[in-house]
Amino acid sequence: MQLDVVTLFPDYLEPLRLSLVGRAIERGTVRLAVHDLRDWTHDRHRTVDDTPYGGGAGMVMRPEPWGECLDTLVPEPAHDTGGPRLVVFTPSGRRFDQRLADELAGEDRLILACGRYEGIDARVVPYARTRMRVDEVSLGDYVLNGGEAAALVVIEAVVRLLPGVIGNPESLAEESHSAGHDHLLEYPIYTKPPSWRGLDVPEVLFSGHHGQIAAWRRDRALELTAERRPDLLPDDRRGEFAIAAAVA
Ligand code: 6GU
Repeated sequence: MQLDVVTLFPDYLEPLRLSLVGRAIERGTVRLAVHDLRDWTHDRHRTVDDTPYGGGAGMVMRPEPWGECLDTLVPEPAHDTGGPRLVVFTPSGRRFDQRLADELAGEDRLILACGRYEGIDARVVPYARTRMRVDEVSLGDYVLNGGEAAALVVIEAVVRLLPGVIGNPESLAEESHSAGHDHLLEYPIYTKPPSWRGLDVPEVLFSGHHGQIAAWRRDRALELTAERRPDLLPDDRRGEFAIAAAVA
């Protein structure tokens, strides 16, 4: 997978060279290019922002550097799958979740646009849509200073899904929010010792009875999800949860 990140703070993306994503880059599973938006300015001060039309606080990112940058990265319109997909980070975007991570992990090339200040001039996204597929993406309902932290999050969530990046692919299917887990929260997990500071590992986990263990885990996952994140329970699973809660 090819990743192009456009930012005013290229150093912000350096942590991607560490750990699991770093290894994926070294191995060639991921090609990461970080671009400084100021490379597409032409004035002495490398200006990327200006005051908002209509007034108001703060500064707005001017469209020209973004336009030239996107033209350089994607010289020909390419809307087909296989062409790049542009992710523009903005608090008013589609909420990033595991479904979107799974979707993005299937792409050959992602371009990640990190806005700063009060945002990017509103003409940039419509222009980009004339040339490629575009998603405006938000991490959640809170405000960050820019898209860079969001880019780190999205890249980590996507790259770990690429074939060969995680040692044991079974762990991907088992975890919270994964499709293999019906997008429920994960059941509690335990390791040795069996008793620790008066707290015991649930007996069923020593039983060796795979069916019972799977049923227990499923019940705990449903229970936890109903308690903490009822919004994640699909409507057709509410009956199943009622049964799990009654058993508990
Ligand atoms: Cl993607 N950008 C900014 N600036 N703030 C955010 C966000 C993104 N997601 C949540 N808050």
